[in-house]
Amino acid sequence: GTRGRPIRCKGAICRKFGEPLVIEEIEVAPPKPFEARIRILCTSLCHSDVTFWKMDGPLLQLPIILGHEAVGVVESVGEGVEGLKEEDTVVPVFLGSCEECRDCESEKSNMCSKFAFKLGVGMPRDGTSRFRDGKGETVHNFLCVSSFAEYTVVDIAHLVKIDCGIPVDKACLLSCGVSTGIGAAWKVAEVHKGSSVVIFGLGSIGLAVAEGARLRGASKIIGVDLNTEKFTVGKQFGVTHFVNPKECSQDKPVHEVIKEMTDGGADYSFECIGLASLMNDAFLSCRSGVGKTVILGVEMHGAPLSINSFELLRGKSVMGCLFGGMKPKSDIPLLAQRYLDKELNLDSFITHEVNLEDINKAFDLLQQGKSLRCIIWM
Ligand code: CXF
Ligand code: ZN
Repeated sequence: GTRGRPIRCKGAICRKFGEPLVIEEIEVAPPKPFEARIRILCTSLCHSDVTFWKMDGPLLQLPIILGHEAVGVVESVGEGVEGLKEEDTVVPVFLGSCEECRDCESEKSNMCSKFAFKLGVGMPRDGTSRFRDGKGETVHNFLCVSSFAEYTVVDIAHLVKIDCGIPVDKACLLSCGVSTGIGAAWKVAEVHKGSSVVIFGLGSIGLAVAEGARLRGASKIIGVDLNTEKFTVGKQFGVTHFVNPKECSQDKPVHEVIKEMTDGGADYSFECIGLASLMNDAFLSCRSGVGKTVILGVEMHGAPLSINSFELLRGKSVMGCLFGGMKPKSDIPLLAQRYLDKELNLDSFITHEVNLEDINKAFDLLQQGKSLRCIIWM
């Protein structure tokens, strides 16, 4: 066996920001205490991978193995690991949970205080990496997952065991984007039956919000996107109405259009792109007094959000979340069961599939807006 020894395998390395990933032979060290080495079965591309790949910033160090939406099988475990063993199927998650702190014990929080979310810090307990390239140089870890490789090492705080028999490509989707969107509708906004919902951006996150709202019985689900073709795919996730801002008349802002469609403003609005101006549109599209705006997009330009405080006094609210407010270890298995019970549509998110060698195609497709989720098979 390979237990206790380094594994040589293939990995897709980002050596320069914005340039194609390079498939190379890498060495993956054995797991340290409270870690597991995982054989990745498949992974998919989330928009955050593209964001950090494009961003030439100080947050991440090169070379790095990106990827954080995946599913795999435990190859071996480090000292002190309980509750996970070889051959277990696991979903890695960028958001860690110790299951002991105040936040993990609280029903309301998914922000573990022991494994607080930080960027570019390596393995969560010791800050180092388990990867080396062919020359023996360190290859850095991304979001505590680094799934664009045949093997990776993940801390047990970032692993969720799955044993319900869900197909692995569907399980992969629950690792980041889809769970985030559904959670935002269920746990953060708490969308209610008969309500009106407006979603800015119909990528996988926005469509997952729609799916969550559909399952909660929302009666009007309005999608807003610059690509009108998104209405067709949106219908599969419960989108009932569609607005293309490019096709709106010049003198009527999008939020006015939404207000007319919802008799005064939507009960819930979601920003799923990451632009401060759209966050503002989302806030303005909500109903005075009760409207809730949930921010899911990551604003990378550092643009501030300016909102009218009197609207807050009147009762509107703005909220945000990571991982849709979901608690990974308990909520991912529940979502998997909802899929097996044929309630949750996961199939329609998978629009493309490639092998690891063609991972750069997945980057092209997502950037061109042609794919929702592209499954990358190892
Ligand atoms: C994101 C969430 C916001 C910070 C970067 C990572 N998570 C997953 O895509
Ligand atoms: Zn993600």
